[in-house]
Amino acid sequence: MIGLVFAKIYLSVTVKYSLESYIRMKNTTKPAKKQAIVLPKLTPVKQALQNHLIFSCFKTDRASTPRDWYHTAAYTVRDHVVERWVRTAASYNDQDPKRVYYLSLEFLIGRMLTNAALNLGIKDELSDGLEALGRNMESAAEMENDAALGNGGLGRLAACFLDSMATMDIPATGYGIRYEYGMFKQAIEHGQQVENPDNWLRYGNVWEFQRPEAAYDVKFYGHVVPVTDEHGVKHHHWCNPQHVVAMAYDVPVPGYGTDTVNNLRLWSAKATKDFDLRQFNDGNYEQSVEERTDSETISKVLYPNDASASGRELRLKQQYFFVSASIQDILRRFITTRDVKAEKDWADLPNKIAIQLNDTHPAIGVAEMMHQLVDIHGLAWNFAWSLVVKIFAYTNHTLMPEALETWSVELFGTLLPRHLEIIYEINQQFITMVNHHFPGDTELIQRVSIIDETHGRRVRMAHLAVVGSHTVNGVAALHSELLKTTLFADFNKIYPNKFTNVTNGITPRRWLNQANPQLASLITRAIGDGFQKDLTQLAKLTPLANDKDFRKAFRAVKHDNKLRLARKIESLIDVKLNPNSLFDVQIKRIHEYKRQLLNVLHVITLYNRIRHGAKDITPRTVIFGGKAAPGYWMAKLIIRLINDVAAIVNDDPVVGDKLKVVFYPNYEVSAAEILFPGSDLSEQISTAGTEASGTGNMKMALNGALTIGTLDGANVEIKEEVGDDNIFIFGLTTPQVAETKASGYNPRDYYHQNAALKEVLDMIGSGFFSLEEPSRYQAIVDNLLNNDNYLLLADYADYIACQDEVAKVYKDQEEWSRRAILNVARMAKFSSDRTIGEYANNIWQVQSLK
Ligand code: 26Q
Repeated sequence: MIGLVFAKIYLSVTVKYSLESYIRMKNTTKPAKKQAIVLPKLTPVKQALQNHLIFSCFKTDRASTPRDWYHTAAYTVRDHVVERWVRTAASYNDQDPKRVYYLSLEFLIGRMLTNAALNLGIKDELSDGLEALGRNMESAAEMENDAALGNGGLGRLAACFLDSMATMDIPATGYGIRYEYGMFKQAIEHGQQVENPDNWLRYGNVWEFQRPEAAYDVKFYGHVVPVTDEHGVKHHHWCNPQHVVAMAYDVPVPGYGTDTVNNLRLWSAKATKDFDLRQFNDGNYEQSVEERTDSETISKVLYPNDASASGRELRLKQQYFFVSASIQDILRRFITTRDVKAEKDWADLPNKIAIQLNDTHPAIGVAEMMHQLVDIHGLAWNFAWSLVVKIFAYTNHTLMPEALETWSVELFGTLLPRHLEIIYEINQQFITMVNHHFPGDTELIQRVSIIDETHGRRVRMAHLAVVGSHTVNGVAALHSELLKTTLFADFNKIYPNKFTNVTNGITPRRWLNQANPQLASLITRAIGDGFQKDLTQLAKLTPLANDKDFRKAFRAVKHDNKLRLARKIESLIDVKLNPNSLFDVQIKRIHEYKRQLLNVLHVITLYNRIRHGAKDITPRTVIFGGKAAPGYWMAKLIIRLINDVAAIVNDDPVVGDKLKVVFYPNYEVSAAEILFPGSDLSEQISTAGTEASGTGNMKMALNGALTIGTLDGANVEIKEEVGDDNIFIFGLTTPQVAETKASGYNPRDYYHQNAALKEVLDMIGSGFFSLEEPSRYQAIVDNLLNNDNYLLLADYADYIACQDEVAKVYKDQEEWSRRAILNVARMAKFSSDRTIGEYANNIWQVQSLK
């Protein structure tokens, strides 16, 4: 009886509020009429803080915790953000400009409080308000969890781009996934990486707005039924699919020194129906709940591997899930703001939208756009295709073969049966075109086909992205050149004008202003604050490199930042650092191609010199930080080796404070904000030709570190900007790497010919750093001696010589500061504002909106 009553109440609730009914409501809603927006006045900051503590946090001052004060501050700043956000949205609606949609599976935005306050120009007011109430801005900010919705460079780039697009008043939306768990938290236990879940939403998220009314149906599985209508036109019905609802969460993206606040829209997966009542009444309550959690798994967790395609069904589901919802949202916005009836109305679509694919992760968007235009909106295939290629552009971030995404045709066809058909059709027309231009070249066709027939049958996502885009770009000059000559050489013959370069950049707001307020204010005193929005103004610092007083002030800032970093490190791992030592920093994902191991070889070389009684040692602190993909055994072993070496070196009384080795645990955006300003030397030592760009290299130079690096990725352009004398370059060049490999590289030759190298490898191999388990690092030594894919041994001698030069220059603090200042002064090119300007002008054809 009670059960029946409950079921009845439940039924009415479900019918009224289920997500399905939301979707129905939404699709029949007419666009709102234009009307002037009148907003209530904002409360002064101090008053707002007092109000939010009580009315938003339900806390009295007495009972408040540091987290309450974070929330209080965040709500206060948020009010200011929302005010501008509303206006921005209204102005986009009224003016209907061309918009950019940046599709990315990752947005590594980090913390927002300080960033939002700075960009809005209310940081001082906020800080004063908190002070007046007996609280402190820094400790409030420290309570915010990082939004770690990304792995590394690619995700952080997307976040820097959002900042630049908002700052430059470009009408842009980021689309991604609201992962319930972001990048794992790294703990170091007994020297080894341990992964813990990142439950970042535990205390709620002040910066997101749930949008239950912006929900879309996303389909999976099922099968396709072709139907021919009364006019003889063939249609494709996607029958019996599973349904998942994508619900939007909006996160504001405030620009710096502008009223523009753009939107980052993140999708969360919800089951379509709260529960299946029939199953409920049949006693299958558990099963109906299980199906619910199944669908909601899609947005549960970020895949933590940044350099290898996982091949897992759930990952493909994530990709399709967010891409389908985003494209439905994009087309809904286009349709509801105009009368779209005839083909000519649709022809305007590429004048109104540009979609950027952040790597191949959202490349399924090419097929999804065809699906929506042809199957849902009834456009003719060829016309729809002509639109698609005008809309999409694709950025490649890697040449590494293991990172290139392919999906088995079988899996693809099961999960997305209609999209597989669409891809076949796209491929058919593409191959026909290629055959027309290169008649009879069947090998070429095999190589460029979207379907790889040589490794089982697989869908090549990069090929789909290239064929479906008008422009394909690499992320640094060298990388883009290599794309044209290696990975996409065939495509470059077929589409000679499709490939271009857009060198990466970083936002100076977060990476100078926010991370290094002392340096920002020193620069402001010297040249004014115009550099925040126009980094070319940093060039005005050039003459100050020769000014003794400025150098002294610059060194004082660096010293303070090193002290701050040293305090942080001591609190984390209980190692005391000598702030006068050279802070030598390598922070990035742990990967063999990035060669953290080469750095370790240098550390052990220094250690041996000290042990053997060398006198003339420049004191150094070598700091490592970064996460290894949980399944990447070798990367995890490298972390363990670093920690084992650190334990021996740091404890050896012979060493004293001449050498310290630190592994900074859980490297993330908020850690980077302390590490970059505290660095003297920036390690960018990947094997030439492997690092697409790198962006940490730019962040460190902007914060006054000198680079030691190979001629790889953006290092090449950093060298061009700062000048050969202000960077330490070593190692084989990309063509030399290729030659060395081609002519039968034997790492053992280097081992036998270099006594210092031999000593280091023998120590690692014999268990010097792992006495309790002498064979622990045998695999590392074996790998170096027998394969050495990344040519560590070939580059070792030059690296050591270059490090010796670094040590020598560092002894001359005046000379070091002079070079460091020149690095800062010459970083203009690496502002993401410059990067976004190039995308806007050359790829998107969009304008700023005032
Ligand atoms: C792919 C398939 C399945 C699961 C995960 C992935 C995956 C996820 C993330 C593959 C790659 C990534 C991230 C790549 C990345 O961060 N690349 C870096 O991009 C930066 C921005 O352009 C460059 O500066 C770096 O050189 C590049 O390594």
